[in-house]
Amino acid sequence: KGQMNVTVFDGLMKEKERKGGGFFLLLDPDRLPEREIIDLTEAASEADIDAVLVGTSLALFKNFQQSVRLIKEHSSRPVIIFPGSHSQIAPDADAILFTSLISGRNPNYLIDEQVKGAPIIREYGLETIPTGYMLIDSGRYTSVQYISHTLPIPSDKNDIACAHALAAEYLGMKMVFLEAGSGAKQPVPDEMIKEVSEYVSIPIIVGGGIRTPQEVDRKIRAGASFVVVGNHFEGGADKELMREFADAAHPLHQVGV
Ligand code: 1GP
Repeated sequence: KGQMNVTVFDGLMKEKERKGGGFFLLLDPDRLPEREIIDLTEAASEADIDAVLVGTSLALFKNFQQSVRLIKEHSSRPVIIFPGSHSQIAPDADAILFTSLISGRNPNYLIDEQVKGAPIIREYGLETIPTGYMLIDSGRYTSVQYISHTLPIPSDKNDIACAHALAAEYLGMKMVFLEAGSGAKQPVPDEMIKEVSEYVSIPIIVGGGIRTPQEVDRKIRAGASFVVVGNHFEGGADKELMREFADAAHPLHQVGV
C-alpha cells in the first residue's frame, strides 16, 4: 500500500510541512447513513482535506469493514482507521492509528485491545501509526470516558499533559492525540496545546468539539500539527464549509497557487 514505499505517515508529515498543518475529517459509521458517508467522503476529497479518519466508540449498528470499503471507494485521500476497539480493523484502509489510551489506567485500552488487534493488522498488511491517545476534560461527560472507564486529564493541568505526551514520545510513539471527546463542550485549550507542543518533538493531533474554521486556525497556531472535526459536518455535506476548515489548517498554503 502507498506509493513507492512512501508511508501514509511520511506523506502526511510532508504535506504538513508544506501547508503548515493538516486537517482530518472524522466519519463515525454508527452515526451516519450510507448516503451521507458517501457525500461527506466526496466533499472531503474535493475540499483539500489531508485524510479521512474512520472510527466510533462502539460500532453498534454497522458492518465496520463495509463502511471502510465504501469510504475508500469514494476517497482520493488516505483513509485511516481511528479504532474504538480491535473489532474496528478493516483491510481496505490505508493505515490505522495504533492508539493506546495513555491518559487512563485501564489495561484494556492501554494494551489488551492492541494485543488482540495486532495479528489482524498484520494479516491485512495495514500501516500502523503508533499514537498516544490522551483524553482531556471538556466540561462534559463524553462517550470515550464512559466506554473506557478512565478519567480525563483536567484541562488546566498542562504539566500532567506534558508528562504523558513525553512518555508517549519516549515509548516510541509517532504522534500524540489530544482528545476532548466527540461533541465536547470545550475543545482542548490553546494553552495546553502550546505547552505540550513545545515540550515534545512528535506531532500533535487535536480533536473534539471544534466547530469553526477560526478554532481550527487557533489550534494550528497554538502548535497542533493536525486538527480533527467530526460532529460539525454530520447532517449535510457542505463542500465549501469543509474547504474553509481545511484552509484554516493550512496557513502556509496559498489558495490557487
Ligand atoms: C472525536 O476528536 C474527534 O474523536 C472529533 O470530535 O466530533 O466533536 O468534531 P468532534
